[in-house]
Amino acid sequence: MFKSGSISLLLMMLLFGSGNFLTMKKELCHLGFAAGRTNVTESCAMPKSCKVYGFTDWYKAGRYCVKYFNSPLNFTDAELKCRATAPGAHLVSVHSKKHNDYLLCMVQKFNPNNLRFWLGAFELFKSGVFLWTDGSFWDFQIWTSGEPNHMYTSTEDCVEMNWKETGKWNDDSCHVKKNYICAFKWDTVLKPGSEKME
Ligand SMILES: *[C@@H]1O[C@H](CO)[C@@H](O)[C@H](O)[C@H]1NC(C)=O
Ligand SMILES: *[C@@H]1O[C@H](CO)[C@@H](O)[C@H](O)[C@H]1NC(C)=O
Ligand SMILES: [Ca+2]
Repeated sequence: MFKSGSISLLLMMLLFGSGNFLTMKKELCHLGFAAGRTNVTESCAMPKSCKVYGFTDWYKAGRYCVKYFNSPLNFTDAELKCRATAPGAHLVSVHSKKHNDYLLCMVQKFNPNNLRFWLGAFELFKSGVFLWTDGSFWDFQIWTSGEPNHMYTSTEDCVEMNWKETGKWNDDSCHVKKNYICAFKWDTVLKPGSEKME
């Protein structure tokens, strides 16, 4: 059973992280990625650099800067690495097919021979409920057929992309080391008067 304290904390996380996804979806539409095509490699444009001072090796994705890390860590270490790497960063959350395709494009570009990577999703205590580590709403999912296959157990509590079906998700053991993508909101990092985004 859950303690009511931890439920409140989760609710706070959810409320806190919820604001910006409609805007993000709209902006992602303008990124120039042809979504929904079968051959993603062919339809992927190179992502644009994130114009935040000190983070120009990150890429722009709507209101987010995202970066692919090609150095496998287990899920918790990957999330901690994200938090330590940029202000307000977490493992990436996904809220639309377009955003999902965008992340797939990045991985196809940077590491075509190993597409599997951690997303920021995990199952809450055998509940069958999935959450994002950035506290945003669970409003989109795109599972591999037959997945998630370990709900209500603690065997596979963390979510990866590109295991058996490209662009689809799978629950896997949180202990496994995988590459990962971090994300932070660039408007929380920009200070007044600093470099402006286009
Ligand atoms: C997808 O397009 C790329 C680039 O044009 C090409 O190299 C690759 O063979 C294509 N893959 C498939 C499955 O058609
Ligand atoms: C991840 O690895 C760290 C050691 O680097 C370990 O302390 C931690 O328990 C591991 N977490 C999982 C979920 O395997
Ligand atoms: Ca699974």
